[in-house]
Amino acid sequence: EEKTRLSYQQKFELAQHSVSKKLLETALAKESNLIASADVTTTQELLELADKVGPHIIALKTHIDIISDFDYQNTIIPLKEIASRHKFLLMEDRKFADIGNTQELQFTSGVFRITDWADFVTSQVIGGFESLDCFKNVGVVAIIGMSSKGTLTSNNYREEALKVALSHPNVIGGVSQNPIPEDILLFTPGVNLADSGDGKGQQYNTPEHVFKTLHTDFIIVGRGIYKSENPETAAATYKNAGWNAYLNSL
Ligand code: 5BU
Repeated sequence: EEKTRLSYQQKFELAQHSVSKKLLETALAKESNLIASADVTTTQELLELADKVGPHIIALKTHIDIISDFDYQNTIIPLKEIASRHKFLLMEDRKFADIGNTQELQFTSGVFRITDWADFVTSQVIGGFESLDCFKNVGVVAIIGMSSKGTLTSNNYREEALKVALSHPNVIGGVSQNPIPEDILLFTPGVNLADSGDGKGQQYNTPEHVFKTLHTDFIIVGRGIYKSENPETAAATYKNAGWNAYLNSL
């Protein structure tokens, strides 16, 4: 007997955090559950990709520390403009993993000043409940389980990580390859329509699979989009595949 899931509309009505509301509202308005991962290494590539895929995504996920020519004025200011024009959120995949005080410094200082532009960030919960207190003005997506072969996120680890995530008011969701309680949003990377792996430990599933078996909320697609010959049509393809898979899972 297959269990049904809550719809985005139902989750929107239940959501407590402003960033969860914004994400769900955007998903409903754009009929998309797609987050594009912009794992490119120059400002020009980042901005071009953001502009091309912008109409199809609800958020752009960055690893801002891989941008070789990062410059707040030339990288972040135009990125924010593109995000507001196409109405998507900015998700910085920083995966914080330290004590609260250090995470606070990494979040607010340095050249990236993540606190000034990211709508939400990823964080490990390995530092415990209080390590997440510093992310007051953004949503936190907690890393519960990883997609790579041999990951140490065992059943027991995930169970303990979930306890932290579910109890912390800054947490809006979790990244996982397993189902999680519907109280928080589920983000699933390791999604690709063409490949089953990358030869470096990454493991891929299809949108259909992750909606059906995990009842995920949002799919995260990197190389399937930015490495494709035409990132704009690839984004449209993943958007439609994700939305249809969601509808089929209701
Ligand atoms: P890909 O090109 O679609 O494989 O990129 C996946 C992205 O998601 C990449 O930026 C990773 O850092 C990120 N990711 C992941 O692949 N698997 C995980 O478990 C986590 C993050 Br957590």
